[in-house]
Amino acid sequence: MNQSVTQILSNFPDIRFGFTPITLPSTLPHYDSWLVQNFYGEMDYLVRHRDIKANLKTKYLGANSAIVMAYPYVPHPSKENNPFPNLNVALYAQGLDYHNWLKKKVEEIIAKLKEHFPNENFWSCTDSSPVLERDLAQNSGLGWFGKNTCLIDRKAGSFFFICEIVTTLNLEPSVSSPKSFCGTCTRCIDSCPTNAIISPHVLDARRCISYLTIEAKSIAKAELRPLIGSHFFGCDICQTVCPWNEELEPYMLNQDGINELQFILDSSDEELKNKIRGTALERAKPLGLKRNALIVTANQQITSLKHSVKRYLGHKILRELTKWALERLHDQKETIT
Ligand code: B12
Ligand code: SF4
Ligand code: SF4
Repeated sequence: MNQSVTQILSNFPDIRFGFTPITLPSTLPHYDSWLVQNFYGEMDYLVRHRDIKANLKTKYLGANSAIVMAYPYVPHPSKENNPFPNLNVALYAQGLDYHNWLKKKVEEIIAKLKEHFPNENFWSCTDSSPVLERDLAQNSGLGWFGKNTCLIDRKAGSFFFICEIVTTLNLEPSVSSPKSFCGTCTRCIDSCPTNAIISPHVLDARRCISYLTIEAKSIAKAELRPLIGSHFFGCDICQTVCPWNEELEPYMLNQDGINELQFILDSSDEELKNKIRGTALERAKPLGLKRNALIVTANQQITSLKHSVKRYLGHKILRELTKWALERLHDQKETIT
């Protein structure tokens, strides 16, 4: 059985994969402790999904195994679709939304598996499914849990997506879990601008720039805003400093980036929606992107965009943030209203 599945997957050379039985996740106690400490912020779905994650068989009836896959996103497979190529956007998001294209790829694999195993069931999972993906991937031999919490492989680094096919097939576990190669290194913990990695393997999402610029609907607290720096959407610092990842060019804001910020601030929500359609940036919605643009403009001291920032002084949600941004742009008079 393993052999036929392996043969089908070998037609997808970009994908690393492994197999694991569906059992009680060994890292569930870490997940529970993380939830209890409220590190999830506004991501309530992580609480709602807890019981399914603990026992996948309650959702995927008759499931026995997971085929777990890792798909690299550096270089990004659809870089030409990056709507803001000059802004500081996390590497995974520099193109089309993987929830769509990766899902299609997984469904292509499922179609092939179905031809071979017509009486078995296969369910595709990519990120948003109630699955402890790093746990399954670690169990399948795809990497170890880095101190930055990311799954890391010695050859592939950590710039890869994780996705799964949960199945009724009874597959032999492929390999034993890899040991950690973090050693005494603490680069990720030391480099995080917001001290979000509060101890090895534990991330307080409420402080993480990725959360603050993508997942959070609210606006970052004033003390965290300067620490967001130039990050417009997501953050890769704890991965770019990791010795297991290839070295990448550091980000520098240029005039084209300033023009992109201006476009975001001057556009209507409809114009912005059209610009980001189908890309990973849709997740933050126009309001989230405008919020992020205000923070980056202030942090980068782009005084030439003061006029665009001032448009938001009357905005019912972004008003306070706008005042903060104008203060940072040294426009005290305008902010006292
Ligand atoms: C919520 C979420 C976030 C949150 C919280 C992240 C976090 N670290 O908890 C935020 C918004 C901050 C986030 C950010 C990012 N995310 Co995210 N995220 C998720 C999501 C939906 C759930 C993660 C979760 O349950 N977190 C709760 C913690 C407790 O669980 P965990 O991170 O999985 O950690 C496990 C292990 O570390 C282990 N563990 C915990 N404590 C300890 C302690 C010890 C000692 C040990 C050994 C193990 C251990 O147990 C945990 C449970 O299995 C998953 C998809 C999914 N369905 O799983 C993607 C996912 C984890 N994210 C992903 C990515 C790509 C990112 C970003 C890189 C995006 C970006 N550039 O901005 C950053 C990376 C930030 C970081 N350092 O983690 C990938 C990770 C791929 C990889 N190679 O690891 C995933 C798997 C999505 C995917 N399908 O590819 N994310
Ligand atoms: S993604 Fe950025 S903010 Fe979040 S833990 Fe890593 S370095 Fe810190
Ligand atoms: S930076 Fe160092 S400690 Fe952090 S994940 Fe990479 S190897 Fe591990």
